[in-house]
Amino acid sequence: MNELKLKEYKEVFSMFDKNKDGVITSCEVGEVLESFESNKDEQDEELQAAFKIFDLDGTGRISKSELKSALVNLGENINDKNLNLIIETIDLDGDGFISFEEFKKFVCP
Ligand SMILES: [Ca+2]
Ligand SMILES: [Ca+2]
Repeated sequence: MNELKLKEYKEVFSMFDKNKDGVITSCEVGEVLESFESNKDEQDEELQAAFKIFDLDGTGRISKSELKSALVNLGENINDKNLNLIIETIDLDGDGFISFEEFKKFVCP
């Protein structure tokens, strides 16, 4: 993890984390997207960019270990129990991975 990458993570995270409570809520993401006055395609691009930050190996889906590394890089101290909870919440089809569709539904249901 180089510094540039780390800076990128933090920027994206703080961009979404409007009230700086360290948690990104779906409505915060919506507000950010609205503030860009973007159309649906652009919203998709923004989401893709956010998704790619988590999808470290570029497979198009986020694994548990990728989510963990991303959160650790953001300075989140996450234990396995909470990590599993997050995955269970987002992983709608239960395959253990977060797909872009699932990610999208999570941030803007
Ligand atoms: Ca991946
Ligand atoms: Ca899934």
